[in-house]
Amino acid sequence: MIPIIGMASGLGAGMGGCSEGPKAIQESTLSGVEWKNIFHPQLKISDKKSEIIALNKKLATEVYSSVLENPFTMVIGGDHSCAIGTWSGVAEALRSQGEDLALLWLDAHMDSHTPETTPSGNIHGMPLATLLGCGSEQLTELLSPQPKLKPENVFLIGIRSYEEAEKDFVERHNIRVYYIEEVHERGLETIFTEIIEHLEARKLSYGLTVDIDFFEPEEMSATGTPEKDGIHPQEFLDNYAIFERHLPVAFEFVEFNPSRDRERQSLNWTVKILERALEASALVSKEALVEAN
Ligand SMILES: [Mn+2]
Repeated sequence: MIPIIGMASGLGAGMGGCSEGPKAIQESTLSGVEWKNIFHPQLKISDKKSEIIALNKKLATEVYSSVLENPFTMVIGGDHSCAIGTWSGVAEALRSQGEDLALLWLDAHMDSHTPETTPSGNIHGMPLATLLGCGSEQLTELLSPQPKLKPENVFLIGIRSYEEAEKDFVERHNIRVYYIEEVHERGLETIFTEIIEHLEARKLSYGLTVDIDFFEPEEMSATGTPEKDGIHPQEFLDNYAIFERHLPVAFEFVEFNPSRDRERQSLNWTVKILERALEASALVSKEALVEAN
């Protein structure tokens, strides 16, 4: 059984329906997982930001223990602000073992606003900058004061909608951005292989954070922020085997808003994607068991 943790919050998004994501996935046919916890916002909240901070603290603590105890952990959002909790937990668990975290960020957007540049104020537009140490201290310093990611260990993939301030941010930090044009031109196979070979050579642990808006909205309509010209979910499934050469320590899937689904099409794709990630990592769990015995 692989541990799975839910964040049933849409407080960081403009449209809150993705808070129903974990429940929809829990009630789906997905098997082989053990639901550890699903975090919910309190019924009465005085202010969104403090609630997002409190929720991410809980998530970071839960993910931290899970990563120390298990070879693979899965997290289901919620809006993408939960990436702050998830990857703070993963990064600190790895740091305690003297390791750095690399992160593949699959998204239509850069999620690289800071409180100074955000036009909407929505925290789901800021998680990457936060993890790099830029943003409100209460969110950049979860579990420890250090930044959780180094820019050279971040790979943004599928980008096709962003504000100038975010582009400035990622360029200033020298982050490798695979814009959608490059992804379509070179194909996911080439890009995933290039990144995984690089991480393998550096013996770097990594995770995947997948925003549902990375995918083509004709196939995945269940998003509050559809951006056309995305990746077909089948292309992602067909290339997941590349991650089996060097498996991720954690996998996060976010922004699934069931109220925007069309006849469960997005749910069906989502379940296939999660099953594929679980299948790959069940292999390593077995190997770890054999080694332990
Ligand atoms: Mn996102």
